[in-house]
Amino acid sequence: MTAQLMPPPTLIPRRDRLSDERVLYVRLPCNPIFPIGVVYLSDHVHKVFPDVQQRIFDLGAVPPLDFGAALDRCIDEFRPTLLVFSWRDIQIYAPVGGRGGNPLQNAFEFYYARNPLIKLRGAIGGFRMAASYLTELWRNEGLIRRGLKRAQRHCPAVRLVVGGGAVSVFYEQLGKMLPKGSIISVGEGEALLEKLLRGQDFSDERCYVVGETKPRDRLIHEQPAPLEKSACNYDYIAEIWPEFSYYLQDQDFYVGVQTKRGCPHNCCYCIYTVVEGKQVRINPADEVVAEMQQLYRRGVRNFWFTDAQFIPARKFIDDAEELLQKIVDAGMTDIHWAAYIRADNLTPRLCKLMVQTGMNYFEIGITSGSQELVRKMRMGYNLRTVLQNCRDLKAAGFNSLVSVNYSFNVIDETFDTIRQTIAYHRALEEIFGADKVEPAIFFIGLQPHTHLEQYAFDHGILKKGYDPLAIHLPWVAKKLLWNPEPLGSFFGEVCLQAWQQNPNDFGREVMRILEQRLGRADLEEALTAAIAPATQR
Ligand code: B12
Ligand code: SF4
Repeated sequence: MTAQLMPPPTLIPRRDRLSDERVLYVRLPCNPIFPIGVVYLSDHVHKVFPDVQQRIFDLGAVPPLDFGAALDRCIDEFRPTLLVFSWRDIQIYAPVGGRGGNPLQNAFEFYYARNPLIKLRGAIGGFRMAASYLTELWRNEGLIRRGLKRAQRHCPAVRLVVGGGAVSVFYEQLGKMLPKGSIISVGEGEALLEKLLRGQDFSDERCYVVGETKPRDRLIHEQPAPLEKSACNYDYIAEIWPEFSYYLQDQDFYVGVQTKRGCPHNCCYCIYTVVEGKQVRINPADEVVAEMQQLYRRGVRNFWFTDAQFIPARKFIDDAEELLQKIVDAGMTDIHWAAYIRADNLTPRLCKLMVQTGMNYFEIGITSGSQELVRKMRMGYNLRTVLQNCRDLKAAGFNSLVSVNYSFNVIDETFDTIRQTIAYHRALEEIFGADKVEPAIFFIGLQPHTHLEQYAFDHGILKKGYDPLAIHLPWVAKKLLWNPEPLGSFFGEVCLQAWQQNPNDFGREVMRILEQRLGRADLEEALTAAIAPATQR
């Protein structure tokens, strides 16, 4: 082929017949979370191109020692023409309890402990975590390279596409790790795969090709392609995914179902609203219920609505009510479900439906109990409304555990705002009962492409070009584990004391210590934001 006849790098000739295409979806190793991303992708491709042959291979269900050999076997057997790698998470050592111990405790012991032995313990724990973090990162990179090489033996022209949650967040950094020619995709991948299989130019999709094109400036902020979502066809999924039943064995397992996509809010630390976009797409309630029914018939009773937000704003309350009512009408009365829910968007009717349909886990992600700070973090919450809605939820019969997320010290925290958070927390305890309200204390991990990252640039905390994946380096980790001075050392000390005094009830102990040291504000003070507008940083 002469140079001028070469197709542009993002226009790939498709095979003569689509039935010659063989798409292999490899979900990279991951804690057992249902691989809903590749399930939806393959379902979509099947609906558009019923002749294309597909196979799902989930390394999340394979023992670690067998990863490489199992991947080889699968590739030799299936001989893919398109290799789709899905990478879900990288930041498993986020500042909450994780796989390899408690990363927050390790980090705080290392950074803030005065006792040298405790400092050393933190350093050793941190070192172990850094080592296993790097091992996992390199292992996944190695699996991608190995898969590509193996597939090239059978099909030299095989294309490699890499996407998924981790890739959406770290797409810029992963370009330096992945083989030349890999297509790196941000956000949903349905439209990209369609174009790839049609042999169309895909340069306008949210993606780039390693070594051939560069990610466009603000690529992640581009709006996702519109998509009509219908119920996933699980009969078909069972055909192309022999290990599907692995996820059906454990009765406690939560299977993912998406009911909508996108979040219109701007919370300063959040990347969901960037990855999924600000435009909310509602998946039709009948389709969501039809999908759940298929899983229900296979014995699934626990569902996780994977939406960035189940009720992103008040105008979506009707949609949530419609869905829950249809679940009741479909007779799925013995299920449980969980989701991320903004507690400011509830109505008494919705609360009733939530309880009736078995919502058994509820997280109130307010971050702070100070209205002033909630506003500064651009979260758009009204804490007074949240309290009222919690009362409605309790009145509707909700009696399960409520987890309330507090991330101290995000922006402009002071002793006054801490006192307000304590007052707010005690008010929640009055509603649900102290034993039912669990304060989940964590520190915000700074993520790329968020307002908080911009704030860190503006305040000289981070320099442009820093590597967000370098969390094995203590000086980078310290900045990304967001706990800036002047209050950083104070919180470090309080948390260390809490772990020492009551490690099994860390959150409540932190609240007790804070109240002991600082006292509690008047609730009205917590609910009233200062007149100053949200931080315009
Ligand atoms: C719901 C959710 C959860 C739920 C999952 C419940 C369940 N049973 O499914 C819960 C709360 C349990 C959870 C936990 C965690 N999560 Co989470 N979670 C999410 C969330 C909000 C949605 C994920 C989802 O299922 N979306 C719906 C499905 C359909 O989309 P998808 O899987 O992303 O797949 C689509 C695209 O990614 C793309 N795609 C996927 N693969 C591929 C491959 C190719 C080649 C292409 C082209 C496209 C493509 O197309 C798919 C279909 O449209 C995302 C944030 C977000 N808004 O995306 C974070 C997210 C995935 N989670 C993340 C993390 C880190 C975690 C934790 C590790 C946190 C922690 N430290 O404890 C844990 C543990 C997970 C584990 N493996 O054990 C990160 C991962 C990236 C990273 N930073 O490393 C994300 C992106 C959030 C973030 N802040 O960065 N999570
Ligand atoms: S409401 Fe939730 S999903 Fe939406 S921007 Fe805020 S934290 Fe992110």
